[in-house]
This record gives sequence, C-alpha cells and structure tokens, in this order.
Amino acid sequence: MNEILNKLAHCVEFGKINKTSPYPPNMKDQDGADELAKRALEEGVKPDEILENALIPAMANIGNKFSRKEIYVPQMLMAAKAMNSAMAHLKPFFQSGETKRKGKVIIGTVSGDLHDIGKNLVAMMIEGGGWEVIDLGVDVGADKFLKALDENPGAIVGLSALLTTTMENMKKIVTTIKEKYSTSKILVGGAPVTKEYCEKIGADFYSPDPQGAVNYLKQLVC
Ligand code: B1M
Repeated sequence: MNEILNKLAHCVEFGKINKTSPYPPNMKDQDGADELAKRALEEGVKPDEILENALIPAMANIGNKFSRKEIYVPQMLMAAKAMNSAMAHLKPFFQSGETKRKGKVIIGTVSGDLHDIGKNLVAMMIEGGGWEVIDLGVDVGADKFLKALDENPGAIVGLSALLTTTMENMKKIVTTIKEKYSTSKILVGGAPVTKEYCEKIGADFYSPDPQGAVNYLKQLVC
C-alpha cells in the first residue's frame, strides 16, 4: 500500500496528471495521479487513506515550496491538475458521505473583482488539505456568501481581493456576515490585503499564501 501511495504523492507533487501527459518530461510514459488513484481504490485502499497519506502530504510539500519561492504558479497549477485527477476518483465516496472530510470552506473573490488565479490556488490547496470547498467564483457579494452560509451552517468563509478598490467590498462582506453569523470564521487574502487590514475589518485571519490558509484551518480542528 505504501508504495502506491508514495508514487501517487510523487505524481501530485510533481504535476504528473496521467500516463499520456508529457509533463514532467522525466516521468514520460509513467502512470500518473489518475491511474494510481484508481488503482489504489481497486486494491482496497480507503479514500480517506489516499487523501491523508498521499494527497495531503503532497499538497503540503507543494504549498511549502511555493511559500519558500522554490516553485512558482505554473508548477502549482500542474500539481492542482494532478490532484484534481486523483480527487475525481475519490469524490463519489466523499459526496455519498461514506468518507468524512474535515469541514466545509466557502470561498470566493469579492464583488467587483474578477481575479481568480490566486483564489483558485487557495481553494485547491484547501481541498487538498482534506476540506470540502464550495467555490462561489468571482464577483461575489455579501448576499451570495450569506446564502451559502445558510445552506452550509458552520462553514468557514474565505475571501480573496486583488484590487485596492475591491478591498472595501471585502470589509462590507465581513461586516454583513458577522452581523448575521457572529461566530463565523472568516479568512482573508490577496495581494493588497494585509494582517492590519484583516484586523481593521474584523476578519479572523489573514494569510499571504495558500499554505498559511491550510495551516489556519488545520489548527481550527485540532
Ligand atoms: Co489585474 N490587476 N486587473 N487582471 N492583474 C492586478 C492585480 C494589478 C496589480 C496590475 C497592475 O496594475 N500592476 C492591478 C491592481 C492595482 C491595484 O488595485 N492596486 C490590476 C488591475 C488594475 C486590473 C484592472 C482594473 C485593469 C483594467 O481593466 N484597467 C482589471 C480589473 C478587473 C476586475 O477585477 N474588475 C484587471 C483585470 C485583469 C485580468 C482579467 C486581465 C487578469 C485576471 C485573470 C484571472 O484572474 N482570471 C489580471 C491579472 C492576471 C493581473 C495580474 C497580472 C496577476 C494577478 C495574479 O493572478 N497573480 C496582477 C499583477 C500582478 O500581480 N503582477 C493584476 C498570481 C496569483 C497567484 O497571485 O492573486 O496575489 P494572487 O494570489 C496569491 C496571494 O495573494 C494569496 O495566495 C495566492 C497564491 O500565493 N491569496 C490568498 C489570494 N487570495 C487569497 C485568499 C486567501 C488567502 C490567500 O484566503 C481566503
């Protein structure tokens, strides 16, 4: 079992999606995350073991390397694709409730803002960290966040903003959510956002990068 999970973790970390994908060149013609996740399930490895012992550690390595600037956005995106190809095999088990996740995170880019590359990376890392992610997309206003919270009580909320102009909307969204759900945890990030701004608008946590977001969530459930 360890061998297949180690191979799967390696594929995710280095962005090997499936056998036919040409990236990375040194893994040409080898099985990728797609084939290995499928085979692990066929061999009887439980979906939560695949998540805990292959996907989560691989994504944690990716997140730490990205934080240390040892890899950049393209490598992160390849790892995301590899992880998604493995997750496609696991999702039916999570969706049926047969296998539990750590909790739910509602994420979106705030109203007026169409930037989603960073938000998608954060969402992918959070999913790779064992959480169910409800991605509301871009240009998301307070109403949509509230509706998602009504439908998913207790979910943690993640807000991303890339424009100095839309940071104001982040403040409005935090205020509106806290008015209705005062105990909701709200995580914020995005290039112009700072720890000081997070504190000023009454959000709970600021992370400059995806791994910081995953670490924050981890300590909420420990
Ligand atoms: Co725009 N844009 N853009 N843009 N764009 C910036 C942000 C800008 C800095 C460029 C510049 O002028 N130098 C500037 C903002 C200036 C400011 O407000 N201070 C800008 C502008 C002005 C605009 C327009 C207004 C341009 C115009 O039309 N005149 C317009 C606005 C549209 C709108 O949103 N309403 C616009 C449009 C666009 C495109 C559509 C063309 C495109 C977005 C495509 C897309 O996202 N699908 C785009 C892009 C690509 C950029 C740049 C070049 C790159 C942004 C990016 O994806 N970075 C950007 C300049 C730059 O950054 N060099 C720029 C990579 C990404 C991985 O980083 O998003 O910071 P980032 O995410 C990081 C962290 O911030 C963090 O983790 C991620 C990974 O480390 N993080 C979180 C992000 N969200 C988080 C959430 C968390 C935690 C961490 O918890 C929930």
